[in-house]
Amino acid sequence: MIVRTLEECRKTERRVLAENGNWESVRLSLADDNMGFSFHITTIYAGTETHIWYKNHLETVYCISGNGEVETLKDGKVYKIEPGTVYILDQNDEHLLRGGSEDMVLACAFNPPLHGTEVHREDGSYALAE
Ligand code: 9YT
Repeated sequence: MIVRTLEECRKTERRVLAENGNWESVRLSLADDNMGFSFHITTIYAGTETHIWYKNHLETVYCISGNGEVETLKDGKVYKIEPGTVYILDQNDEHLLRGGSEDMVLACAFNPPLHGTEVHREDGSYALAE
């Protein structure tokens, strides 16, 4: 069994900061845990907007605290995100993720799992690991 805490992971390279300054994420579990998914606690900063399009990954996102919204670009629908809401990007949906009036804390699971070295590319995706 593997046991870690958010606080200890936060002090390591598991904590990554977005290049655009919009979010930070602590990767609690990555591909090398061999679980078939990775699991992250991500904070989307208030008032930010991030274009995301995970063409190579499926992601499930659960809101723990704070508020924000997701706009799916295919149809322009806007979904309010608040504690208790889950959104599931089962169609590799291209979207805009917006922080609301306060920072939004999210639990995120990625399939396939991230390795931890990926950076958000111009098109909003992460590359697939070799
Ligand atoms: C919700 C979302 O995808 N935010 C971007 C960061 C991502 N969760 C990550 O890389 O940990």
